[in-house]
Amino acid sequence: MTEDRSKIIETIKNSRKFYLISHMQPDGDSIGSLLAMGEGLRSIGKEVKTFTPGSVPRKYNFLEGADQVKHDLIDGDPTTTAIILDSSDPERLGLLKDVFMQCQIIINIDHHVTNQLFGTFNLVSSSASATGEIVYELLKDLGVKINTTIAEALYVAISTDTGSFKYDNTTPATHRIIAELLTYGLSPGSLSQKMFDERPLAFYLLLKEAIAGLEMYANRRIALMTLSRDMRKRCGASPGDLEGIVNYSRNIEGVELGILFYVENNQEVKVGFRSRSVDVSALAGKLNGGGHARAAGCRLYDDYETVKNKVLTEAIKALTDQAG
Ligand SMILES: [Mn+2]
Repeated sequence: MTEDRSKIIETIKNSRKFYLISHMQPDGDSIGSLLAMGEGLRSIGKEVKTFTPGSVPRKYNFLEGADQVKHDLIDGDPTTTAIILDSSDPERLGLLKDVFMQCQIIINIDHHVTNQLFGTFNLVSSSASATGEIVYELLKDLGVKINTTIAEALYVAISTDTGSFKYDNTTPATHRIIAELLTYGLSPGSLSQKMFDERPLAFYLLLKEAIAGLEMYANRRIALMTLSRDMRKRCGASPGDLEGIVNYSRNIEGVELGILFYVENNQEVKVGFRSRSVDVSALAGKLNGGGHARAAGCRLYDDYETVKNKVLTEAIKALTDQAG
């Protein structure tokens, strides 16, 4: 855990203008943390612009402030304080990396174990289930009064990264924060329907393809699925529709490690890992990727067969090491 908490509070109090950003292909934690932080800072009189590389995924558009998130910044003002949310490293900022990293003061708020501590000040706690938890504590320390907008954004952040409070990263602190957020009139039923249950038809068509290509290895302890950009296009699915598919491989009874290959083209493959007990953050780390202990990923620049062999070799090794 790295905490420049008091310096961050002082810096925020003394700054007037802020650029806030989520990571690329943002998940609920990244967008929720971004919007909550934005609303919180505005409520104490700060001038805030919110950014995401790319765009806000459709399913988070209902959140207040989502329509104001920009995806480009032509003339960055380096005297503005940058706050980077839920990003383990600056590469995750895509085309906005340079303009954000040029800011004189960079505040890095995250919960990934693999965070590179690239900020001027870092507030990184891997024991937090979500960046949203860290943002909640920070807003409290800044004297921000939680309102419905902030509560809803933080609820989305925390419920996303805890898989709707099903993952082992869910702690008593998580539930205490959520209990307070619920006092602001949120509707957990309709929020979880929007975030977890409802998916476009294209998602299910893509899932059908993924399951059709299911392969089992290591005495059925590894389940592997493969999708390609072509399949995705054929199903009418967006890149965001890939989210969650990898979980189906891990959820098969007896499977320890679920892997999803997403073939971008014949020299680039994105790999997602989900596990029951193997540390996939370490596994992904060996393949130049990163993430969390039970959910991680990497991107390899080679053809599918080469990538598959390499990943399977490392995955089987990770299973064996664990058993030993
Ligand atoms: Mn997160």
